[in-house]
Amino acid sequence: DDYAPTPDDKFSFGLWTVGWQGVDVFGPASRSLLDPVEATYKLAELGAAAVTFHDDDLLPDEGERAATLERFEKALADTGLGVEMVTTNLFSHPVFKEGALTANNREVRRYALSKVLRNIDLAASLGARTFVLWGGREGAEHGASKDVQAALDRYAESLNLLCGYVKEQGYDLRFALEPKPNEPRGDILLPTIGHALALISELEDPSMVGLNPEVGHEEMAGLNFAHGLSQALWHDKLFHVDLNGQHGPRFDQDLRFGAGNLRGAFWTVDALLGSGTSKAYDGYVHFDFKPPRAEAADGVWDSARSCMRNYLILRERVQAFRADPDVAAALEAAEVGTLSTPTLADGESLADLRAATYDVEGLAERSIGMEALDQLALEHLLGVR
Ligand code: ASC
Ligand code: MN
Ligand code: MN
Ligand code: MN
Repeated sequence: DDYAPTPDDKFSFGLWTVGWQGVDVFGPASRSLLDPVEATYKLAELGAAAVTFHDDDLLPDEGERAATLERFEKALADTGLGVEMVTTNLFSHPVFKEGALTANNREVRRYALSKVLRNIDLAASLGARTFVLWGGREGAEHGASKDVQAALDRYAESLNLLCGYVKEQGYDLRFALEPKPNEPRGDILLPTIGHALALISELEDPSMVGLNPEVGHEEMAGLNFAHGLSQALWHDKLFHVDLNGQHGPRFDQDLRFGAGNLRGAFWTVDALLGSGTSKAYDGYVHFDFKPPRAEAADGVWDSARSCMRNYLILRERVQAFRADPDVAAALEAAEVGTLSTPTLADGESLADLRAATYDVEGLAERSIGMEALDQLALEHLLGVR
């Protein structure tokens, strides 16, 4: 099969994805518990290169921590899989009901930080290079209940402390913030890529903190995910990515990659590959999806397999689009490459620019040819070119 994943594709999965038992707001689990170590073997068999986890996914039970870690490390050794990223569950336990790193209650904030620190040690010991922070409970439902500026102070304080700890320990680890606009909180802090980038620029060492954007989270906010990825790449802040699928602004669907907004998925892969001429992403292609609650075990593995297969199909379609001479001509006609030329030429002054004459009417009437360009993209996506 041409779309068989290989370790070079650097696909990785959260253990919580295939491990999701289908618990939702309206009902209990629809699937039985999946042993995370068994899931690791199965993901290797399907072609993944790495796995990721929250502390609680792998090690929910303190009494079994050492034994589970031993079994997990054996699975990694047996399969050659790596642990590329680790993240902390700061959202499930009711202790985090009003927030974790930005809870109003100071004891909760201190406990949350201690939980992250312990998990950083684990991440480093397993060789992970990225540490994700998703602040699902950092937010509010009520206007006066959260002093947002104080909460941002505490977010920055936590990140500064965590970066200091990683440096002090000499760990080779960077942080990646994962934005989400809402769910489970009514409004979550750092709701989009742009908000998170702005906070990072205020930290003591911004070089240690980047982003882990998720397709569905930006699309819940009605945003263009590929544009968000491109801006993160422009800032050198695309440290990691969570791929999945979403049908526009509604609850977080976490569909398999390729489901939902398919055209968005095409441009997502294009942006990751550098959109022809720009900075590309070279990290792990990480899937954070939820096999729908209606599926049984077979559907869980079908959906995991399809995430990788859809990525490989889309990558082939994107590469064909970018290699097509008709596309090169359409890009030229649309002056896409011209945007890379500085607006003011070397040696020119603003006075020169003001003194020049402009054919305003002629420019207003020029052809821009973007429908033709987009049709070529659509035909590549549909597989007819
Ligand atoms: C994460 C992450 C999410 C959430 C969600 C938990 O670490 O990236 O989007 O947790 O998957 O259900
Ligand atoms: Mn999601
Ligand atoms: Mn995610
Ligand atoms: Mn998620």
